[in-house]
Amino acid sequence: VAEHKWWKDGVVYQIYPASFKDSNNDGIGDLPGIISELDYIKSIGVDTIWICPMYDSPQVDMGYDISDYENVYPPYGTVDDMDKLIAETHARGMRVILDLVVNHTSDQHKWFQESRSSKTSPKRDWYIWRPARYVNGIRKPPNNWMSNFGGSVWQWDEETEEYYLHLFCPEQPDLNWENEETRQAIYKSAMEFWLKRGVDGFRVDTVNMYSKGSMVDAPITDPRSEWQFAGLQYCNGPRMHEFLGEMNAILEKYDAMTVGECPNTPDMTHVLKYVSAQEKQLNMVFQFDVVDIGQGPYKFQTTPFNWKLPEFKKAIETTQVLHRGNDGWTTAFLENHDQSRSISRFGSDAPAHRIPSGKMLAMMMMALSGTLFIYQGQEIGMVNFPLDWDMTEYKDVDSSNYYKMVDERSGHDEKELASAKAALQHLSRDHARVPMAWRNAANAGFSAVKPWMRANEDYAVCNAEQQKGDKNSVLSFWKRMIELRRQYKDVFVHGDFDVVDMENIDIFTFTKTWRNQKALVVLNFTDKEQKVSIAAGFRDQKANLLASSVDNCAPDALAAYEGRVYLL
Ligand code: TEU
Ligand code: CA
Repeated sequence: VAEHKWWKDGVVYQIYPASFKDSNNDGIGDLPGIISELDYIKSIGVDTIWICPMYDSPQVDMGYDISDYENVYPPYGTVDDMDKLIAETHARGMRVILDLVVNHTSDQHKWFQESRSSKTSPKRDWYIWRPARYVNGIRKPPNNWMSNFGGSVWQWDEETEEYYLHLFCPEQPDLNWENEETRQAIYKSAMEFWLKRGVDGFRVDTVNMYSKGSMVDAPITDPRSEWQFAGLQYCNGPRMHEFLGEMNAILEKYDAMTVGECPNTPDMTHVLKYVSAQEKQLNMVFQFDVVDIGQGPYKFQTTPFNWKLPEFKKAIETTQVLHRGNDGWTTAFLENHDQSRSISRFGSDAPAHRIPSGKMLAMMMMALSGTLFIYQGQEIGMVNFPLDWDMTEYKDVDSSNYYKMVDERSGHDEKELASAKAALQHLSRDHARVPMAWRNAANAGFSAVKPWMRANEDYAVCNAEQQKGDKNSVLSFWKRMIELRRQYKDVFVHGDFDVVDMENIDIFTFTKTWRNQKALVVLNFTDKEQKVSIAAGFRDQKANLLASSVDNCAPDALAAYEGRVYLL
């Protein structure tokens, strides 16, 4: 029997510091801004906050390029502000976790500066340096791997005439985890510095990429490119489980919780090993099955909405059954700072449907097993910004690199560029990164000045202040759902998940079972009314209906995007 830990019943609220709340009106969100809204966060019913990287950084990848683990990015505040934030969060009975980004640092980190200074630097081996290959006298990188943000993973360094590895931007060199000294420095600087200040755990960035394996060429999946998708090679390498075991020994001393980001892992035996309690590696991971839906290996090369509901159910099922009958644990999430908005992706952001589909998705999340994660703005039903925004409004390196690549590759072809932009409007990370909509006021009430990123102008119809006072709002519905989840946590958080109607392309029905308690969740994923026959045993509407996302629901039909949950 799995041990009971606080984080299992946890509901975590993710904060993106740049876009949450600007307290000093410089256009950039900050730590005092977060502190000022802790009561709001608490009122949603969550018990833990996760703060995206607030460390010092040149911000090439929005803080996932860290130049100093032991300092705060000055526009966000200071280490003192962090101490205050931790204390204020704890004072409200909530916990706080930070992002742990230790697959790579910024190229401005002093470790890398030393490493690149010469081949004989004592820190040379802290990063991954390789000589060039020469093919017919032409200099080539050591392999054909494509970076997560396009182009080669290898960057040539003129000074010392070697390549260094970067799975993300060239400004994000990968640390060499094979080097014992490097690992100890990571534990001390990136982890213990903050654990000693009282943080309760970490969301561990790209946690399965530390062990790179043999670095042989990846198979050619995109003949038009010199660089190939290699995620299946650099993820889950040979020493991964060993490294995580070692890291866990430090975390255990502080009783810190971990949730690791686990992309490119179709092999469940790896996932299970990461999250099994007896393996002592991580507490849980984010699997990508749901958020990767409809995408090929090249994220944006997808037709919007080219997935069908059964695929979605299968993906949810994969993550929901992971820990069944073993000592592992799972997570439930639809959004984060790397994903576009869930209403726009999985529901409908058409004016008539955004609120209903936002509630329906909230109901689904409420009923899923594992630790629940919600992302700032999800609780008020924020949606993607519109297609007519100019490309200059996209700030993410992932988005702009993709657009640039299509531009170059197509020779500025307007049709191809239009379809690239449509893909970005559907899937870009920028949609999650616009300022939080606080009020019906300029810049969504986020800041008095023009923010670093344009606010979605729909704040008149979607803002936290209005929704607080409206019992029919998405926010009020989320609060109710989180209450229900807590009230019936055995069945919702810990119960066994089973899909009832895998083949149905309109309705998603699943049960949750805990001992002799059973819940039935029925969700209409279409914009039309759907006839349904509620399964035997659940028919007694009055006795068994726990909640519906619409008022006065009909006995044998679901309204457009209605969600309903019954309890036996
Ligand atoms: O993301 C790593 C990751 O595997 C992807 O989801 C990545 O965001 C995607 O390939 C981009 O389209 C993490 C962070 O969450 C992300 O924000 C960082 O950019 C990345 O690591 C590098 O630190
Ligand atoms: Ca500010």
